[in-house]
Amino acid sequence: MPRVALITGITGQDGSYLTEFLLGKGYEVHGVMRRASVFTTERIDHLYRDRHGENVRLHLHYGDLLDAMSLRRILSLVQPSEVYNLAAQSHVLTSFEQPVYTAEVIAIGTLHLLEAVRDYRDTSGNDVRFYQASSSEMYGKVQTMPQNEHTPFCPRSPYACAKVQAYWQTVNYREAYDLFACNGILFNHESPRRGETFVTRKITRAATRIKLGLQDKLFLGNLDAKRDWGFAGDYVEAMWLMLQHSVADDFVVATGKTYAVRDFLEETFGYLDIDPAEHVAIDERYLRPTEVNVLLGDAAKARERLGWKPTVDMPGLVRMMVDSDMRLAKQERALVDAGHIAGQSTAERSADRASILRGVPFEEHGGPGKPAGRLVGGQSVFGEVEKQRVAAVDRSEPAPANRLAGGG
Ligand code: NAP
Ligand code: F7E
Repeated sequence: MPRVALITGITGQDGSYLTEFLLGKGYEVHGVMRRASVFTTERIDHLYRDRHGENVRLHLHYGDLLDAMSLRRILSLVQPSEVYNLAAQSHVLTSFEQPVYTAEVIAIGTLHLLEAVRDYRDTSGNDVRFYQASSSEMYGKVQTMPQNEHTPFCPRSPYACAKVQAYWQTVNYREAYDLFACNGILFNHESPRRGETFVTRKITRAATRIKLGLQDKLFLGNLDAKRDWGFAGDYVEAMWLMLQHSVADDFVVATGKTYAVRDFLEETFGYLDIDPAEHVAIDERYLRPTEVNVLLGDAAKARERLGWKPTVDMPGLVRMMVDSDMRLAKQERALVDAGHIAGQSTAERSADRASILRGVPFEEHGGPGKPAGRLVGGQSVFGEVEKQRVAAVDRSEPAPANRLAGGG
């Protein structure tokens, strides 16, 4: 009998890599996904097989972290031995606009799932192990350099506050109910499947489109923030290793190197041989009311106890993401040249990959946004970024279409 894993957030970046990884290990994988009016399975479509076929090992179930009953029903149906809780409203800037929703999904949603897992274990008698997707964002205003499992949390966003609660709930279920429950404190990890509103993907997507004349400007926020960026494919292995360990524990997962957003930008534009000064501008709307200035992880414990180590460094990550996004940009260029879709001359519209691949004109996905915020064009972008706290009144002008159009 194959081992059975249940993944919440299966349609996300990490969900897709973890699914691939577990299927490769012979698992039967079940995923919880939300019902939406459009398909959201793009990241796992290559893994999905029609359920009428033979040896189908990937199954999807409608559910939601906010719907405790759905989680209980799925657990008793699937009978997993491993549960990976990856679902979240995972965008930090968005969490300032939707703090309550973010806290409900991350903090209360995790509690719903922990309760359901505890009851499932106690009523079925099955052994079950639980993984919680904790985050380096919890370190916030960092108290030590680098950050390890002993570094105190000092969260700086509604997202991080909610993750801190979910972290401690996970620890408490381990201690109170003897549940095999682990926190993976993962530092930023990226990939060609990264959501297009996170800064790395926003940069690689825009740079490749600029290279092919599909876009002219890229609007960003704080270029001085530093992150410890790894590859998502490496990090899902660490999740699995935690649940195979002899004791339930918490682990930092990181590369041990930190770079500024500016470094990632220059690496990307340099790889494509284009000049960022000609294309990149600052839009204050992407500055956060409170910022995490620097993150640098110490993954010694994961290395020593789990035998885990990263395989991709920042320049390698840039090459991987740019090569992948260049393929998308070339497809888009071909469709534009053939007259199938309209040319996208500025960054005002996001490149909707799904619509490109399906040949649907962008116009059918909503009109273009207006130019956003005050721009600091040209060379000045490479000077000190203005760190002024953006007045609430400015931020309360969310213009979601524009925000999305600018890329988050
Ligand atoms: P992601 O791409 O944003 O994926 C999030 C997933 O959660 C999506 O599948 C999303 O479904 C699902 N989801 C959102 N709200 C839900 C709800 N109410 N009920 C059920 N599912 C819901 O995030 P990721 O980068 O893969 O990250 C995975 C997890 O690790 C998240 O918890 C994130 O906070 C955490 N984390 C990420 C990083 C990182 O650098 N990537 C680092 C540390 C921790 P839809 O497709 O329907 O939106
Ligand atoms: O921002 C700066 C921004 O949104 C990174 C999530 O997966 O990792 C992620 O959170 C940095 C920040 O990721 C833009 O201010 C500049 O300092 O890519 P990000 P994040 O906020 O670090 C953690 C570990 C998680 O757990 C989260 O789920 O880049 N930045 N200009 C920008 N960021 C964005 N998004 N857009 C910009 O235009």
